[in-house]
Amino acid sequence: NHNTNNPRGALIVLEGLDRCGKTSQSSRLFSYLEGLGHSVESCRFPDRTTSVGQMISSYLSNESQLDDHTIHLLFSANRWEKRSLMEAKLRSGTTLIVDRYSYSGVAFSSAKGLDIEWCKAPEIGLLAPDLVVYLDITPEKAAERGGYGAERYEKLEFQKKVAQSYYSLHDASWKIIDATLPIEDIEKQLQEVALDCVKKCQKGKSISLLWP
Ligand code: FDM
Repeated sequence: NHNTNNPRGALIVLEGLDRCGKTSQSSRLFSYLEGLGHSVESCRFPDRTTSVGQMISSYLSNESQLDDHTIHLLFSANRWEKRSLMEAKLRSGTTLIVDRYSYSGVAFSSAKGLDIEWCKAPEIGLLAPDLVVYLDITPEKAAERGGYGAERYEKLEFQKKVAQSYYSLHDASWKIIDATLPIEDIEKQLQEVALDCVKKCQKGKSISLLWP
């Protein structure tokens, strides 16, 4: 066990469909926590900067084709390659705001028809988030937001399946925020739940592993 006098950071994960507003909310939350004087960093999955991440990126932009199982395992490997760095940061007191995590991994792959337990298996042993925030929007509403880009999964029919997968994956610990509220209202709700989580981690809540 590590030094308990040194408060650890929190692992905060934002999830949701494409165009739910995750990315802008994660940067707002970053500024908020930083402004309060917390040590905080943000990151996203997939992390396209690594060599695994580059394979994922070329798959997503339809430049390469991969079997559904193969790409699933690459997304997982992309989290595993960041695991020890993430743990070190948390233990050194840095809070991490993460845009997509294992829940995206399971939701998107099981939306293709892969078995959910098979999808969850490679995530076992990754760091469990201290907080999962789901920015809730219907696929139809999300699609109205200026339309999707050209990436592989950015299609209404597929997003509907992803929404169902997220729904069967979520549990009572998730904070679900209505992503159709005004940006500032979402920001406020997020600040409240995130700050509460950061405080719990500072007070000694221990790090746990997937799937808790
Ligand atoms: N995605 C993301 C997955 O299918 N599995 C995963 O494990 C992760 C992290 O990749 F459509 C999907 C979700 C999204 C796409 O994500 C790229 P960003 O947030 O648009 O970069």
